[in-house]
Amino acid sequence: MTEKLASLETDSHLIEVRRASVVPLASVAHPAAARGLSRISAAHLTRPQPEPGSAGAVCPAPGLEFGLAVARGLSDIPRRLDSRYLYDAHGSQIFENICRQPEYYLTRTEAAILTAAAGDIAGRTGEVTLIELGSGSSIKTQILLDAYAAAYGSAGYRPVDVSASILKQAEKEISARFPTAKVEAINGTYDEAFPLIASLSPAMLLFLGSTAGNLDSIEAAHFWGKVSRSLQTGDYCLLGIDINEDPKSLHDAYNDVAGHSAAFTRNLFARMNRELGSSIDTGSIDHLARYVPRWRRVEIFAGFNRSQQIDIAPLDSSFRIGSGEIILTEVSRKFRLSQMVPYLCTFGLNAERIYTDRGRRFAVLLLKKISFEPHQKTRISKRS
Ligand code: AVI
Repeated sequence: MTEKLASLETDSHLIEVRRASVVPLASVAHPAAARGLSRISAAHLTRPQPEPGSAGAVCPAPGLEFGLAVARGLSDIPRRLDSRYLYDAHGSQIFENICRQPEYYLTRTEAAILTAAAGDIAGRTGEVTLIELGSGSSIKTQILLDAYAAAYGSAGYRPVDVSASILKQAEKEISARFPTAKVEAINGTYDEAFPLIASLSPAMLLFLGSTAGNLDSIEAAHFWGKVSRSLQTGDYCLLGIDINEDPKSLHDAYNDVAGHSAAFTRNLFARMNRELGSSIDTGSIDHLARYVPRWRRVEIFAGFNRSQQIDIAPLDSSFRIGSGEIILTEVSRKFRLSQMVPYLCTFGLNAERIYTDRGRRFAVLLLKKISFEPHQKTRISKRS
């Protein structure tokens, strides 16, 4: 394994950004909620249209969708909840607080890497439209926009988010800072945005903040397949991933002393109270986050220290959670470059450059879409 990694580093031009300084974060990204920034007017907001006859053509009431997801998760054995629902307006704000905590090294380390590498990245990709899945607040993207504006005079930027208000809200900040940037927000889900991406080539898709770690292996395979199909040969993807292996710092990052991580977990249940008519006592829910080295992932649970009922009013149903029960709310996978680089290659995404920090806790991969045939079906000829 060590040998493999060493040769990978030479072959893939791994650049260690030794002097990556820590940038102050005025605001931070919330990737999973796909928030945007920049010069956006109502006319600039693209709302992808569902295909006729597709599931997207019917839009269920938001409470119903959340309620169904909760009911599905609470019926699972073991019980688990979909981590997407952590990010309502309250949850997004709490996540921003998490990103500012001293223990949560991911955001500032990635920002430092980008600061050191942005010029190099802009030089390699040439002039491209930057499309950001889950742009969050602006800081990390602004680092890239700065570099592209310096290199090419202006930059095209397409943030993707489900929330029109968040996209519009970001308008002021970016338009003040990048008056020449051409910004058009895509108001929709990642899935809705994928079909639009092909028409934006030459492009670079940004997937930062180690949001890839919140996808399980099946979701990840679907996601990378869609990325690969959306990009044209020669397009790029900039991926930020957590490569930390140190159990203590991983434990601390998901158990900050100020309690924002705990508030983030509890908010999922507070959201049920707000949107599903539940009356859960969130004060008696513990935040339990542990790093499991064997699976290279942080697992986050809500621990019920007394028996409670979760009502889901839109479905007219309820679930009893026993005292001492735990419910999985999130998984945050950590990556090994020696596995991730070949994995991405199977989707035609070739690691052109890998930028890391001195402590090797985070990596930013510049991936280039190469021309390739996805797995051919093998024909087995029968012998008579
Ligand atoms: C959004 N995502 C990359 C965060 C992570 O580190 O997995 C979500 C998070 N959950 C708790 N703390 C941070």
